[in-house]
Amino acid sequence: MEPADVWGARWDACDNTLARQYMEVACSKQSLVILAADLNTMSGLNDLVDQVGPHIAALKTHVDLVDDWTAESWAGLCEKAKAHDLLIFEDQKFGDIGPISRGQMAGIYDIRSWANIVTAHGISGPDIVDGLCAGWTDVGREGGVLLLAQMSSRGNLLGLPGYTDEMIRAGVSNSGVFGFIGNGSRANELAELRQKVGNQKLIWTPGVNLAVGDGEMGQRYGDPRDAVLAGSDGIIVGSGIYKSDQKDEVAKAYADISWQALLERSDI
Ligand code: S5P
Repeated sequence: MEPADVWGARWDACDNTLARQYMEVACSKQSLVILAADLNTMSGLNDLVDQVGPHIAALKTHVDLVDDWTAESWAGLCEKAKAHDLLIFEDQKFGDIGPISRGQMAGIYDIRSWANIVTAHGISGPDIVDGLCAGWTDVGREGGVLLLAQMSSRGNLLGLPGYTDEMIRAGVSNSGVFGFIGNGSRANELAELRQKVGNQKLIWTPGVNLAVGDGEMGQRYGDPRDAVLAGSDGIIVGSGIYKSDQKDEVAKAYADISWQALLERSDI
């Protein structure tokens, strides 16, 4: 199916190159699953991507979780991700002032050289987006920032009056912003976020699991299908996949659910 038909108004309004790339990959793989690969060994990460690569549309990493990280082994993982057509999304949740954020894109992990997308909080103000984009520019690359507009965890402060609205205002017309993180554990809040964001930006959604309810240490889970129907463009799934004994089958199940929900949504 053509991305323009599947994604509807989102495809037309979201003309950011990376966003379009993601929407195309999602169509070719029939999956809106972003794998949260929260493992702490390189062999675990490589095995996981080998197993579920065909069923996912992007790879989310926490590079600083890995115990046996080396630049060479990480480059190998990134190559593997590319071979599966996956955008690489490093979930640093940056939060510092612009110049420091720019510097943090370099450092030992050199995130600017391999990540296509990074997350950021807007707590320090909107210039963090410029700082992170300058990090990519420093190595002749372009990337996109996902601003945290909501969070999935219990008691988070992003729900305080005005915060989410301010994030949307700061991000919606900024070309460095790839999209927003919206909370999958509360579909009604996600629907509200989508309404406010409009079609110009993608919304990616953690806090989704087939086992709906409370997770570990304050994590909360909502239903992945409800999240997509509420306006999410990507479901971020971690333990729901990597803790399973049948990772490939479970990843495919999440892919099918997300894809069917997207098709239903585009019927409306
Ligand atoms: O609000 C958030 C934002 C993010 S990016 N809540 C989250 O859980 N995340 C990330 O999504 C978190 O860092 C983790 O990598 C993933 C959720 O993992 P799961 O195992 O709970 O599915």
